[in-house]
Amino acid sequence: MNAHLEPLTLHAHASGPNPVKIAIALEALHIPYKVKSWDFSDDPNTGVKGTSFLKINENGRVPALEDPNTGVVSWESGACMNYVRRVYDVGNMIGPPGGSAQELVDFDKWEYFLLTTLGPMTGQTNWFTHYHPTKNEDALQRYRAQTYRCYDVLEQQLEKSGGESILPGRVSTVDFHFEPWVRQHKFAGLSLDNYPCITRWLVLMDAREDVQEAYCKVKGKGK
Ligand SMILES: N[C@@H](CCC(=O)N[C@@H](CS)C(=O)NCC(=O)O)C(=O)O
Repeated sequence: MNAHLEPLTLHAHASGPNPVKIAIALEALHIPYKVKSWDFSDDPNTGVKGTSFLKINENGRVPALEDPNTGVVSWESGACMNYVRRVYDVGNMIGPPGGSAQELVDFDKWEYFLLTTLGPMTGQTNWFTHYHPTKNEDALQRYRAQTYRCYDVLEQQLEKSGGESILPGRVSTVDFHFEPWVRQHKFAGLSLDNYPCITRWLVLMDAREDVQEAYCKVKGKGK
């Protein structure tokens, strides 16, 4: 089926963690796509806050995903990911590993935990480490502690599979959501020394062909 597909357009930024999640899913399913890279400015032609991109995503953030095969446009990485799963993961290769009511809720829980908590806390840690115009040690310590708290929760979960996958059984889009954020731990000034299962999981994720290909395409080079 994939051979007859028109390539999807993934709107991305070379260094932001959210677009690459979607690229990993597209790679895992062998869906053809092209990457359109934007900067974070309000330039009308090149920036995520400019008039061209705001027509695609009025929230001015990447990822956004355009699918010429269906005419559907999505944005927010959770919505893009779920669109890709609903339309293209017909064999459930990357969706919930189990089908019980509890397993389906577990899938949602961990996806939402990344989207609402670990991702934003890491993002704020990055902000107060690298970008905030004045030094704000209180805010930095607060977000660092919150990110480490999320690592504690993730470590406990990964112990269940010995660091193989966040949901025991197999890798799923939940792992794809977490990978780019946890990968940023050094950039955020954080250490994984106390997190052996997270460390093992990251090494295993890093070795996957879909992950490596996704980074190559989104960043325009290797990781
Ligand atoms: N909740 C959104 C976050 C999207 C987001 O913050 N994307 C970043 C790049 S990773 C961005 O576009 N930042 C531009 C800006 O902050 O102006 C998602 O999960 O897609």
